[in-house]
This record gives sequence, C-alpha cells and structure tokens, in this order.
Amino acid sequence: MKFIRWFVGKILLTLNACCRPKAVTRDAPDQARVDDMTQHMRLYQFEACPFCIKVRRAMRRLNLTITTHDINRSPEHEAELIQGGGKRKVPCLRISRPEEAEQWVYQSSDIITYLEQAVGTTP
Ligand SMILES: N[C@@H](CCC(=O)N[C@@H](CS)C(=O)NCC(=O)O)C(=O)O
Repeated sequence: MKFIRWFVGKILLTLNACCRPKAVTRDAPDQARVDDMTQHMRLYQFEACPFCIKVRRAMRRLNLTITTHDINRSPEHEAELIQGGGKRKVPCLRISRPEEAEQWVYQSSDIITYLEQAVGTTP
C-alpha cells in the first residue's frame, strides 16, 4: 500500500510538473493582503503525497506563498506537527496568527476550503 501511494505520488509529481494550474492574479494591495495572511501559515507535507500535491496545486492556483515543511526530511518539523497538531498525518496546515488560538487543519479538502475562504477566492 505504501509503495502504491509512493508510486502514484511520483506519477502525480510528473503530471503536476507537466500541467501546472494557472495562478489567479490580484492587484498589488490585494496580493499584499493575501501575503500578509499566508505568512502566518505553514504546510506540513511529504513531497510525493497525492493529497499534499493536491493542496500545493490549490496554493499555486490561488497564488499563495506558504512555507512548506517536508516532515520526512525534517525530524524537527515532524515533532512540531505531532506535538501541535496531535498526529503524524499530512497534509496539515498550521495557522498561527498573533493573538489568536493556533489552528491545525488536517484533510486536504478542508485545507483547500479553508484557504479559498481565507483569501476570499472561490474560483
Ligand atoms: N484523507 C486525507 C489523507 C491523508 C493521508 O493519507 N496522508 C498520508 C500520506 S499520503 C499520511 O500522512 N500518512 C501517515 C504517514 O505516512 O505516516 C487527506 O485528504 O488529507
């Protein structure tokens, strides 16, 4: 099962590289607003995880700059995810805005819905 996921992930990575979604464009103030919002977000992920690729494609489509952490390559971020989010599962979006309770959103579809609503874009 793990191998099949890995294999599918590699195929998806190749397909993703071949046909990347077109990014929405915003005027400068609106992009600055969105960038300000996403600087407080982190995506915990694996490079070849199909669900993570799905989220990264949505990020590109929505033109979002979000720092990503590959937890297979970074034990420090893996520990951070398990401690903060409660489980070792990716993708997981961490939102830590100042003076607000930290949020850890699991499930690729929920992450994409959250991002679309947060930036006010539902293409
Ligand atoms: N339904 C979830 C599936 C997420 C999922 O299965 N993620 C796998 C990687 S593809 C995972 O984190 N497995 C735990 C592990 O490999 O340790 C979603 O849409 O995000």
